[in-house]
Amino acid sequence: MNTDSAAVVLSHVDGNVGVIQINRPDVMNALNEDVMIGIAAAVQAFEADDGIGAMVLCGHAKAFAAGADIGAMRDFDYASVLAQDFTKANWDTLRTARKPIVAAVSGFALGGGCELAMLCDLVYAADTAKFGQPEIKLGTMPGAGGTQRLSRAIGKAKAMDMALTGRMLSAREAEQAGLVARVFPSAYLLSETLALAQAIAEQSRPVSRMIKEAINQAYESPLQAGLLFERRLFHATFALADQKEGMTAFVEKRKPKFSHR
Ligand code: CO8
Repeated sequence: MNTDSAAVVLSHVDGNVGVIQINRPDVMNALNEDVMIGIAAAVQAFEADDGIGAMVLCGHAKAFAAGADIGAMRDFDYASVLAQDFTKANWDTLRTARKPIVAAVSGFALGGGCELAMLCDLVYAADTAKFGQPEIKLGTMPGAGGTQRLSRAIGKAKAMDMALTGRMLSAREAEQAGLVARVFPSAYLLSETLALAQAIAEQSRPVSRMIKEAINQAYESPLQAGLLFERRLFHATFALADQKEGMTAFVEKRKPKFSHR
């Protein structure tokens, strides 16, 4: 947990939710290595904490993150980005996290910021949010999943439109296109996202883990293989105490008390 207001990434616990905030408001939360290391460290800490059932990743009112830190990136050279496999380390920590992560996007989510939001399991947005992949305007291209995840989220035509022109999508357009799950007035974004994450955290954790794995599998495998994967996980839920509790609670007309086992 890091609550030192000077840190580039802040984190704290709210109920059963781990909250991670990107904290470089003076530069629109531009992402540099320290930010990515900070986010990955917070995710790892919350992954290891049995009291946490879900995470929220947020920024500030004006920016979730306006992309990679352009000044820091300007002098990178091919040999060094290739050697360090730039955008793999730390980003992969989010990709492989097993607890659900919800992005709360207010203001700009551009370039690496949009890619970071898409790396989360779902995106809630303020009505002020703007999503874009403007790398082409800088003489580069999306490099942390933008061409791949954006195409899958909103389809080829819109992904091409965004990545080839740098055009931004408003929160409403992003919601209609399927990039964003829900849009809220700015003042309610964080409370609504925390409420959602808390609701997820209260469900059976082994089951939410299985659902996350099964939905992600839809992007990795042909339909029949994905359906088999889903069916086997579904079968496995019948080995859980939480399945007995969930169904018994329904029959007894009460709220379930999951033991996460
Ligand atoms: N990097 C560094 N500084 C930034 C960035 C950025 N991405 N975005 C904004 N800033 C800084 C500005 O330079 C400015 O600093 P200063 O006050 O010292 O002049 C401050 O933030 C405020 O910004 P603006 O004055 O520009 O604010 P506006 O409201 O006029 O505009 C915008 C806001 C539209 C967000 C504008 O700042 C902008 O276009 N920013 C750049 C957006 C962009 O091109 N993003 C893509 C970057 S490339 C990328 O993300 C590749 C991803 C690869 C993986 C990432 C690995 C970490």
